[in-house]
Amino acid sequence: VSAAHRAGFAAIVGRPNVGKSTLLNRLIEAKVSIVTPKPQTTRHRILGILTRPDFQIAFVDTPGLQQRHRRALNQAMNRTAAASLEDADLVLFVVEALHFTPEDEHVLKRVKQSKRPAILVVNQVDAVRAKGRLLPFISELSKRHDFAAVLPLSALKGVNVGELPAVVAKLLPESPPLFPAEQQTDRSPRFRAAELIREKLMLRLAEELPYGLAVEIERYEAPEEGRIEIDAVIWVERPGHKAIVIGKGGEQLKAMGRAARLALNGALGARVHLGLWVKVRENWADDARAVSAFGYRES
Ligand SMILES: Nc1nc2c(ncn2[C@@H]2O[C@H](COP(=O)(O)OP(=O)(O)OP(=O)(O)O)[C@@H](O)[C@H]2O)c(=O)[nH]1
Ligand SMILES: [Mg+2]
Repeated sequence: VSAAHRAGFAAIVGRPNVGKSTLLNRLIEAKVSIVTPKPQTTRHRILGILTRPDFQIAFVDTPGLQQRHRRALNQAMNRTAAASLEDADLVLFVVEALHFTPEDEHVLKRVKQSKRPAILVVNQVDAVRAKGRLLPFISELSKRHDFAAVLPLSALKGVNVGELPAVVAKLLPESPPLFPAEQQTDRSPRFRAAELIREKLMLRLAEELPYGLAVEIERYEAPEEGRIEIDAVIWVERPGHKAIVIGKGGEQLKAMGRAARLALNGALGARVHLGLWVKVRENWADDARAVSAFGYRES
């Protein structure tokens, strides 16, 4: 007799920058969530769907939960993460090996409050030089909560990630698949385009600029097979930021546009023509209405 089919939602939660999005992409072997070395990269709830004969897991990438969140944008991001946690069947609590901070503590509290089964994922084990410190770190953390499982892994290198789906599946309810087998994400190509553009901007811009960027797709058309035309507006918070994004003689914008176009060609499987415009909306990240208008709202 074969086991019952299982399906459900597994929320990937943790403080900013621990590698949640890297893990999601690795789990489903596709880039559905953007990744940068900077914290607060992910601003939305993003599904990555893994379909196997016996189970289907909808992994839910979430914004890093923050303790301090003065700005409207950060509040919306925190609400999105918290709502994803509450809505999930189980939680993957991701931490960075050997770096458990008060921010992690805060996330663990939320995980406990959710009353969901939780798997402790100790990521970035590839970066640990003193391997002898890993086991004590893991056993110390394991005492902090009744985790359903504990898994050290490297999302970046793909080490041990293959073990995770089966561990997750066992904890999911019996259910038929929730999505068509070929579906990888709940996000549209248009959304992914905006995100890839934001990723290339974040990678090249410094200081506070990455945190005050929003990308809005104004036009997305496929006039012929193999060709996509995209016009996007890059929103910044101050006139000074606009000047930096454009750069001397437009060089900075040109370089970022080139990087974005190459990424889009690959992601969308077409020749992409990309038009970028930079506009200012003063301190939009403090303005709940603007934050919502840019698509950053609860869940
Ligand atoms: N060495 C190493 N680096 C990793 C690993 N996983 C992720 N990273 C790096 O950590 C940085 C942050 O990765 P993200 O996946 O964007 O982290 P996140 O938790 O989604 O971050 P937010 O969306 O900002 O909350 C990137 O530079 C990744 O390449 C890992 O297993 N090992
Ligand atoms: Mg992320």
